[in-house]
Amino acid sequence: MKIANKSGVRVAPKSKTQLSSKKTPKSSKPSSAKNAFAGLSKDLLIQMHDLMVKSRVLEERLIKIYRAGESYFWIGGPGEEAWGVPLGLLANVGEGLKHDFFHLHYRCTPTLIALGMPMIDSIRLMMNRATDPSTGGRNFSNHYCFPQWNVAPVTSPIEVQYSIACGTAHAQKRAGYKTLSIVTGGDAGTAEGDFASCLVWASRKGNELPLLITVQNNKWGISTGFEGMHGETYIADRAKAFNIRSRVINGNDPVQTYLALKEEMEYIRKTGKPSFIEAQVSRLYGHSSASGANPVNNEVDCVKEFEKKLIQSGYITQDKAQALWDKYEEEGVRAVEQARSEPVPTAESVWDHTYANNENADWRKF
Ligand SMILES: Cc1ncc(C[n+]2csc(CCOP(=O)(O)OP(=O)(O)O)c2C)c(N)n1
Ligand SMILES: [Mg+2]
Repeated sequence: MKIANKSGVRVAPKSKTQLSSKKTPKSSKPSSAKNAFAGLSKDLLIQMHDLMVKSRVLEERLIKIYRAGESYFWIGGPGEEAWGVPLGLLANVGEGLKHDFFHLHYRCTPTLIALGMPMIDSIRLMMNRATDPSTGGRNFSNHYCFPQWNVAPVTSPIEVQYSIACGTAHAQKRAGYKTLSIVTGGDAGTAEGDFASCLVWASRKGNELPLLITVQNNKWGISTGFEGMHGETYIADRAKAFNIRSRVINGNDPVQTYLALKEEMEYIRKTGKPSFIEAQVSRLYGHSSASGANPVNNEVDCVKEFEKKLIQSGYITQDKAQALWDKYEEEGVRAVEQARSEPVPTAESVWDHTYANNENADWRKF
């Protein structure tokens, strides 16, 4: 099934093949507007903006839910929309080895929104509803799991996803499909052994893995700044020691991100070898609700910046942009009302999905 129309725009969120990378379609806009976006089509730019706004409005709704006392904890992805949306749009999405695998961290809402996750499914997780498709209402916000899109469970221990990702990449290599595994995570977490293990296992000579290794460098690990943690200038430089192709990008720019991801994904599909991207991003509401989840004003807001550029180029009007924010605001409010009416998990279901077929599921019977 095709997922891209001729403008390179995803047309069906659950569809299967890789986004066409060929020609950029002609646009009726003057060349200066096209140049401002490196030739990406207007349809694709508008789609990215739409998904970025949707993701931001959802995250801000999650914070409001926390503040209203309707949830226990928030952690999430405001500031990573320009990175996460292109990532979701460019992947070959589906279930099983013929598709890409995602090993994401807890700031991945923009990617899930680009994959087609409805807002309410994030809200159900946030409000611990039994209807939450990711965890049945038993995990933190943003700890998604969607087998139908090869989205592996987001883990609370940071960075373990880096070594797990080697497993699916290895299986993909053995199966011989031109598919890849994608891993995302934070800068501070790269101090963990799992990150080093990932570099080792991805790059063994003759056994290289089709793995897109990425780090979202927001320059913070909770309250510890980048400078206090790192001797290296760029995290991406560490990949070089393993002969892994690597680059640093401005993850606050969706156009640069889209182009870089497309290039690196094509390289991995073609060669079966890993590639490394360090995306420099913002953290717009601090670490989590544990640090207050208050807006930060001294970091770049990628959604606002991108929107400004689209308005300046005449691709959207101020009114249309505002209507989009309002539409998603409304969707978020309705979703909360719906989730409120849904049940929370019962004690009987506590062992569901813990063991295969619920074998030994009830500890009282041990
Ligand atoms: C193994 C492990 N150690 C410590 C923690 C506590 N912890 C949660 S988030 C976090 C900071 C991670 O920073 P970074 O990797 O830069 O990701 P960011 O939150 O900035 O996106 C820490 C230390 C944890 N969850 N797991
Ligand atoms: Mg960080």
